[in-house]
Amino acid sequence: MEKIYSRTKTIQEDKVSGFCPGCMHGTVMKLIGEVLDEMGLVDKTLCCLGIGCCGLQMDYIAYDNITSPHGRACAVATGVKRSNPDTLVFTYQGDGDFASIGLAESMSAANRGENISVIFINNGIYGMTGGQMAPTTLVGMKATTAPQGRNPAEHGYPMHMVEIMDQLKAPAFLARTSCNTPANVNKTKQYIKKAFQNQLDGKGFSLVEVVTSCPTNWGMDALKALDFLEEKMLPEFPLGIVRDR
Ligand SMILES: Cc1ncc(C[n+]2csc(CCOP(=O)(O)OP(=O)(O)O)c2C)c(N)n1
Ligand code: SF4
Repeated sequence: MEKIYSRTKTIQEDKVSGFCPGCMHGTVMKLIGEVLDEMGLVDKTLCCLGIGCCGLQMDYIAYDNITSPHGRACAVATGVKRSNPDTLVFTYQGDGDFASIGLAESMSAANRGENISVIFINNGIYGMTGGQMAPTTLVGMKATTAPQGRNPAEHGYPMHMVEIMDQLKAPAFLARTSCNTPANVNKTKQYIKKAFQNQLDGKGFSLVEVVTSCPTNWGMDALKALDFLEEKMLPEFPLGIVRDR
């Protein structure tokens, strides 16, 4: 029988993913691999990984990657891209990494219009370290550091990185997507491709935010997490392209 669906060459053959059931990190990892394959970029790519569950990819992907000290992926990507302009350089970061601990580096790289691509995974929580509040945690959503739920008076409101970066002049592409439906999985792939093509065309900074689920730290099974994502996360983080230059 002809095999029409399998893992891409960009994922190591002998590895089994350690992502929790229902986690979308694996989906996005696969999409990135497919895009690199289809664009013929596997051998000229460097992925700057954030720290957190997003960084677990280092054990699975079969192309060059570097672990960037927590939050600094955009700064590391800047250095690599400037010194290796022919390399496709992208960061893969969680919300704690990109929007909190590395906020200064993320904003500065976007403001300079660095010719890099950012894949930003917004699961509303710090995944790897057990569910602390992230900048994207919803109002009322429980976290280990906000056991009564996020309270704006005490913790502020969720941050919308796509819209915040839309205040800057330099970025070329700013978009938010999700992987909750097959249509959105396809759209996520298109946006990733667009971000990489922009870099090849020298257009500058591209950001693809992907709203994802973290069933483990949301305290839900995979299906309930999908419902939560659709009913609570997506109204707060609307999907679509905010800027395309
Ligand atoms: C400067 C610094 N602060 C804190 C940590 C501990 N730490 C490691 S992973 C992590 C959570 C990452 O969460 P997120 O970026 O949302 O990624 P996810 O695990 O959800 O993919 C934290 C706080 C660290 N490694 N370095
Ligand atoms: S803890 Fe959350 S982000 Fe980490 S692998 Fe599990 S579901 Fe994914």
